[in-house]
Amino acid sequence: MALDSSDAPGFGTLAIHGGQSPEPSTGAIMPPIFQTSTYVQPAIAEPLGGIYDYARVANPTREALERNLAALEGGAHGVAFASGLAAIESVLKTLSAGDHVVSEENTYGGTTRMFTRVLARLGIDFSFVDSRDPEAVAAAVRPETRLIHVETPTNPMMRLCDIGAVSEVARDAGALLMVDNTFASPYNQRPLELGADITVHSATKYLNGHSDIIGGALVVRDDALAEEIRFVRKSTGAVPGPMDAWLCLRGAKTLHVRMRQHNAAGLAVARHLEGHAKVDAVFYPGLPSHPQHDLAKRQMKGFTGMVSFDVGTLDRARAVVEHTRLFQLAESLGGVESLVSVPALMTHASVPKDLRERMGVTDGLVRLSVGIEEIDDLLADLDRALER
Ligand code: P1T
Repeated sequence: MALDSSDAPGFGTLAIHGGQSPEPSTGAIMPPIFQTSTYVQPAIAEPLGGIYDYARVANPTREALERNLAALEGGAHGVAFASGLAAIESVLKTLSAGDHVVSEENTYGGTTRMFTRVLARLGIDFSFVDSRDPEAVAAAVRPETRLIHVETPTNPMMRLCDIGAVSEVARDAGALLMVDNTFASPYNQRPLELGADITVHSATKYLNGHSDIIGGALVVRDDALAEEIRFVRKSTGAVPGPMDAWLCLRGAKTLHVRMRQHNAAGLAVARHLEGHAKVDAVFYPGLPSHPQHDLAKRQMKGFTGMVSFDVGTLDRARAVVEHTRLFQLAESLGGVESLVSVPALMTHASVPKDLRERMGVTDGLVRLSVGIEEIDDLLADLDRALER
């Protein structure tokens, strides 16, 4: 029997066993990688299991991942995608021209780019707000608002949105609330339990955790919403391949162990940087100096391995990223190895400069994805680079 959250096991037990059962023909403890595009049907339009007609529609490896992620997020349905952006896009494609979306302004740069430069052309209207203030979200709602999209913590400013408060705004507006939970991971934050309707991930990041796939996922509670999203995925096609689904499932099984270390290392790095003479500001919700630290303690179990800090100028930021040896200069995050980036020139280069700077994404902002190497080695690596 597959375990799910109704058995009330601890998170780490769910990570390993959630939605999993031995493969019926051999007892294989891991699901096989069903590397197939189609399935032989016993009779016309009578696929086995009622669903296995074509692998864009159904794949057992992908389903094993989806059941696991649903258990981790405390939802009823997981839906896996070829990327995080494809997952977000599929929700937007349940809307129609003329519908309106309220979105947090400081999302991943690629999310904002998709909203403003692709979906807006198709007639969906967007308003961008600072979702740290639930009243600002409420003020942006219109009669045509169908969706509120937030990211918490935000990329890269580590701003938080009070998910419970904004879920009430969504309910009053008759809109759905989607929370991008990529930075927190379900180990640290479970948006559905706080009132969100949809939790979305770039599975490329903490869920997979090993920097070897691009993937995305959504988890929802509502059956009809899951059916609508699966219909969009089947009709538009952004499915992950079975090998990537299998790798992501393998990664998800150690999410709790990795996140404990990411949380500990992230906090240690943030504290260390806060006391460093060469650092002007540190953005990390686990620090008491973070303006939303109380909310962080209320809605998160740990504060992740994502840390941003400002060193004042692009030249100084460049000196830091060019002199770290463990922290490697790269986009992406959430893998076991530590990464460093300059968001203004990399992940958020597509965001207009005035908006970027208003949010604090200055040219001197450095973003770390703190990995799970030994903490002392990571601190020494940062010290060496900051001395340059
Ligand atoms: O890269 P993809 O799997 O499509 O996921 C997009 C995405 C969605 N949401 C958040 C919060 C993200 O951070 C991302 C991707 N982010 C990076 C690649 C990055 O370096 O920030």
